[in-house]
Amino acid sequence: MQYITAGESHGPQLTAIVSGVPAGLAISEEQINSSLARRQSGYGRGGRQTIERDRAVIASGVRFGRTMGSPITLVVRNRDWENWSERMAAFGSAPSDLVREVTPRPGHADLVGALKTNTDDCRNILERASARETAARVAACGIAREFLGDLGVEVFSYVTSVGDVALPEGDPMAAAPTYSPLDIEFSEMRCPDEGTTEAMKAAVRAARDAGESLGGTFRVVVTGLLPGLGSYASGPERLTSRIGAALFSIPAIKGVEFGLGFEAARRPGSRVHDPIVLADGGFTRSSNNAGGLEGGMTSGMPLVVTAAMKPIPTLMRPLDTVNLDTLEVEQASRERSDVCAVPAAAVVAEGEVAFALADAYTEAFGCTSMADVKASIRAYKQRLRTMSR
Ligand code: EPS
Repeated sequence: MQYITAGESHGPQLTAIVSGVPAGLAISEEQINSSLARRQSGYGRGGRQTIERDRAVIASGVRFGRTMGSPITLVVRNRDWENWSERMAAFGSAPSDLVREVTPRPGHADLVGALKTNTDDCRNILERASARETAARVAACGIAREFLGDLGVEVFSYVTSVGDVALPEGDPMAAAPTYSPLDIEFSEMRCPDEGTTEAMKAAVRAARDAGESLGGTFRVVVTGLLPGLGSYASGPERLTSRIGAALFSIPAIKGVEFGLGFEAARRPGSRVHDPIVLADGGFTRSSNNAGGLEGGMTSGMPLVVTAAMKPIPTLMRPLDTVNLDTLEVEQASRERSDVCAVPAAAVVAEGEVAFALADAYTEAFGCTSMADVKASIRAYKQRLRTMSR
């Protein structure tokens, strides 16, 4: 399963094309649109989210609510396009009052993108580098979520820290699968603890008042996975590298930890590895420090992966930069932006992880029709049962 996106932040629309989806998968517009709405939400987001009402229109590949096995096109309209149609026109000449972006923001793609592509207007870069693109990803990944949902696999996420405010957790690996999805969805920070949510919101308010931005960490949890997805056989096939790459593909993601993550490097082996036991007629683990991956494959335990997001580069009290026209030191450009988008990034990450897993499922069990995928999974489960008897 693969997807590609196209579209600029202030162009007419974002487009995603998803290929490799089995025929016969039921698709719910509500599910995809609720993920899009969750991506737009969160305390600390900027003015753009009051303009947009992201909804995905399916333009190919689905008929009467079911996939046909052909590429699926999803379109998310940019309502802000109305305000940008002259400045972002595909043809004609630039309006006489066009202000080029010549003061690149440290931490954004502005400068390096302009140097790389030989442009004197960083807008050509930032329009595509903007995290607005993640709306198209969430739409595309909604297809993968439907696929996993049909196979009994659930994906959710929660925010574990914003700036220096952290969710207090005893054993995060044990706690991760037990948080209540409702507590997470009702929190404006996607944090399952009410007190921590309030402290995170206060940190966002303080950052806003100081002209600052804030990053943080979040966790994605996946339950109901079969063991053996991915492969130990070669580097690019390892699910660890595939999920890692998927998460690092999200703008602003600077770190990814599986299970105990860096903490595992501090402990002796006996306090890291998860004892193998037989339970309910199958092999399982009595703990989940590995976060559901062993040898580059799913172990059958919940997948638990934590990622770190840097603060958004657009600052209302900007850092110094160099003006591309004058080569003088100036303050970096100030654009409408978010103070904190960690809850939104968590929703994007749910989708990315779901997509990597859906791809691993179709690799193992086929991608022609849902009936064949399910028959293949039944046979695999049956064989696993015979191996633990
Ligand atoms: C975003 C839309 C953007 C930004 C933000 C994410 O809208 P605009 O630039 O029109 O305000 O709010 O983009 C960034 C944080 C970034 O660094 O580019 C969105 O829809 O998620």
